[in-house]
Amino acid sequence: MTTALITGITGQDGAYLSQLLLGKGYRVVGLLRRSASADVVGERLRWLGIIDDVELIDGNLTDLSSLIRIMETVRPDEIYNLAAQSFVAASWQQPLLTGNVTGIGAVNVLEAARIVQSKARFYQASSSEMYGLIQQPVQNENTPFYPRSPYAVAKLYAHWMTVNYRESFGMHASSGILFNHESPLRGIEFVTRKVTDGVARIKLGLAKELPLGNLDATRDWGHARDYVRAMHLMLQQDTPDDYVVATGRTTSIRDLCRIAFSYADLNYEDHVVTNPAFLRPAEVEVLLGDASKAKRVLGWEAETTLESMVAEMVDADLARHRNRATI
Ligand code: NDP
Ligand code: GDR
Repeated sequence: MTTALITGITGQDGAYLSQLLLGKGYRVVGLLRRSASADVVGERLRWLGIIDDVELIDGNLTDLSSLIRIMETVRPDEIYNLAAQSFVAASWQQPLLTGNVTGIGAVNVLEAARIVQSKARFYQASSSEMYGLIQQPVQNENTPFYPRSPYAVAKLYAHWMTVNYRESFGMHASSGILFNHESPLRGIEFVTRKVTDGVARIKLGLAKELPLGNLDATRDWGHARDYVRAMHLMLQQDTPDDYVVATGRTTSIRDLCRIAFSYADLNYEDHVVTNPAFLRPAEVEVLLGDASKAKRVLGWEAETTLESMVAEMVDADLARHRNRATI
């Protein structure tokens, strides 16, 4: 039986990746950071009905000795490093923590793997945010990076350390440069989920307005369920490498609102207001990915349209508010 260790198992991608790997017969072990609110931890795994099928083990990305202990105990065949302080806006408020977790934390995992389990295959969750102030209209694996937030700078460090461990130590370390991907399990602070939750509240008469920041930024949005397939495929290749994972379509926040509100028979112009509190010190205005390498080498393609994903998210948020669920 193949054993996978997932850091960030309680996040959006960790939950979908666990579901995928369990379906393939893997033993799935997740790193869990200690919380005083243990009763609500694992809500996403519970939502997918797999909380009892995964093993959770205490540790923290900032604590190398905990990672070494986990590698010794679990002896993973595949390691997926998904844990991060992943909210770009928060990274200006907590730049050092973001650097410690999102940047150095990834190197802690690489080090623990190198010391204890160097034959394990390693996946790093890199990000399209590394392109930041885009240097080419469509971004692929050869596009120069220009990070625009403490989060993106930390991710870039982790990305190059992954490449460096591959080249220095011959580790099977791959990096997925994933563009934005969403789902009903997306954190409420990210714009897609904030919009679908807002639509549900307004539709049910629980709110009238939805305050947002920059409506003109555009993103290449896919579905998390599709994107975790790409992560797994990268670790099944004989040779480790880096891959862009994207849909090849970019949509503005304004058009996202149009799609989500009209799905619930609402007009976004009647409800969306702009609030400067949600603007960022430096913005990533446009992202558009070219995933042709992933298609050619991995046979991977996005399968879910933005419209069907938004419909799934609005339906899930309507159900949550009707049931007074917590996430
Ligand atoms: P989430 O924010 O949903 O999940 C982050 C996970 O990291 C959570 O499980 C969280 O645990 C965990 N975590 C945070 N800090 C620590 C720590 N110090 N020690 C251990 N675990 C920690 O992110 P996503 O699932 O959306 O994304 C997964 C990864 O992919 C992240 O690295 C993200 O930066 C990256 N990424 C995401 C993209 C996206 O569009 N979703 C696109 C490109 C990259 P807890 O539940 O306790 O908070
Ligand atoms: P992003 O996602 O920063 O791309 O990072 P987010 O959904 O937070 O922002 C996308 C765009 O929407 C604009 N925006 C708003 N964003 C939020 N959160 N809230 C608002 O009210 C709002 N109004 C407008 C933002 O300015 C931005 O342009 C995500 C994370 O998952 C990262 O971890 C990951 O690496 C990247 O995607 C790829």
